[in-house]
Amino acid sequence: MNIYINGKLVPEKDAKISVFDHGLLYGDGVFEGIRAYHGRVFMLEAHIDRLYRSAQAIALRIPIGKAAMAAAVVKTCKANGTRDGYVRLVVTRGVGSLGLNPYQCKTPQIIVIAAKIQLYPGALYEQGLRVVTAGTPRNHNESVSPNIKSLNYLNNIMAKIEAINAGVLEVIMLNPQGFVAEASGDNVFALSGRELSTPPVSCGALEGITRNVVIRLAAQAGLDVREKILTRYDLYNADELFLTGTAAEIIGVVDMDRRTIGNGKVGPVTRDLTRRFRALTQTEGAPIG
Ligand code: PXG
Repeated sequence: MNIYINGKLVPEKDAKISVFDHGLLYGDGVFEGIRAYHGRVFMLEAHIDRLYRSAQAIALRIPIGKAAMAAAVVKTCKANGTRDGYVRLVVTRGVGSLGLNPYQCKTPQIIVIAAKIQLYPGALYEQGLRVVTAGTPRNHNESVSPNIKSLNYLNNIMAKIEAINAGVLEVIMLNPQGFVAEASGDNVFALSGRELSTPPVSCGALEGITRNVVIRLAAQAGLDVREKILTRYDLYNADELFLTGTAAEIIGVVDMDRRTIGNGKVGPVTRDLTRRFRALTQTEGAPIG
């Protein structure tokens, strides 16, 4: 595997970052998780835009422009023969002295890894996922905005630990006010009749790129899609529940906190949206060449 670091492609064993990088020392940096399907990088521009928004929010000036960043992603995929895969794009604050001050770090490190990811076992896409509510609330909007895709994922990891300890693979996270925010690395959607709802970003959800694609596909499918403040009560009583994310794609949820959701099977709307999503991934995206 060849890794892109600061403009160069190097073998994995030579792809190294300093122990003084503030990305490691403080989780100070931003990232994107992107998928390639069928020889194309899916929604590349949207991921690059979000990366720069995350960087802007933490006052990190990325030393190259968006076009060069997109080209770096495509080039790394090409160098690794990626047709279907997962790209991790990371920008760290760079090397600095010990101490929080980010302005001492002069050169952000840009890393692109073209690899694979599987978030949940394949069989669960048929059977559906069981989830529990996390006791750990999502970060307060004004502590670390959930819209920043930062290198500090401890909030989500703490919640994920709760899932695994409870014998399931995913959690629903609430915001500090008790409204539904998202899962540990996915957005959440609830169907009630023909109404499909997902929490507004202001409720502590990352503005997921898959979320935005699904909103578009659902509208095309004739569903009444809306951003709506949701409580656990709304999720327990949904006809269908599903999660969306680049890594997760679309996965049905059939049990939450030991309440059976709908009829306990992945529902027809979830299946229809999955089909539409799969179709889109086969034709859309920046060609790897
Ligand atoms: N919420 C959070 C907190 C996320 O981290 C999503 C929602 C879904 O957003 P997208 O834009 O992907 O639809 C994410 C994305 C990983 C991994 O390596 C995590 C994500 C995406 C890709 C890989 O675990 N999370």
